[in-house]
Amino acid sequence: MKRLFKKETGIKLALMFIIASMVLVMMPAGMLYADAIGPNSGTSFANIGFGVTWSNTQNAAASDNLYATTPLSKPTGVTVPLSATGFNFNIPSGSTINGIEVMVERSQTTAGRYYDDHLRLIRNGVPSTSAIKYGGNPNVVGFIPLTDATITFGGPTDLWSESWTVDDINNAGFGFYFTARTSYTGSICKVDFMSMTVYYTLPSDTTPPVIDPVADITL
Ligand SMILES: [Ca+2]
Repeated sequence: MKRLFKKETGIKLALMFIIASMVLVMMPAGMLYADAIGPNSGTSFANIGFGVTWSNTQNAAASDNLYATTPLSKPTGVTVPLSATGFNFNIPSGSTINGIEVMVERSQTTAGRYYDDHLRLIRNGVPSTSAIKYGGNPNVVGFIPLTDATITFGGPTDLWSESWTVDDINNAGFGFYFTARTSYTGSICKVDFMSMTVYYTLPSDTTPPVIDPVADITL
């Protein structure tokens, strides 16, 4: 009798384990596998276009108080885009891209001159035509500060008005560029660090788990 009771209990436990496993497998993938990579650092930096360019662009690879800088005598207007690519994302094949977030740590040497102008995502080495965000009116959102501060664009569910594949994100030519604008000369804009985080969902695993109740449950 005692032996029978133990066996029934063991069978019940095995059934509960199987049902619990099935529920986990059937849950929406996003509940189980939402993930993110970043913030990653860029490895390749460049001035995109002509005009007054940024010096020491490679200094935007780390938050270390070494800067990519504009010249003090830069004419007024928008800077040449400072691009960062080579973020070394390695998102698994078949994943769904949910959001893209970029961060720029920057400052300037004279108050109230430079402000964030716009940023564009770069796909396979080519700046996107529509994936663009603007820094906003500096009289409302503020000018670039005198001490390093990081501004964030995009987020976990923001695809910047476009769709992105895993190959787009993992591509060495994926990244973004940053521009600043000034109405006055006499300030140096300094970019310390450009980084990115990508949010994604792993593909659903439709393969049932291998369960051996006899092996897993001691009767
Ligand atoms: Ca730096």
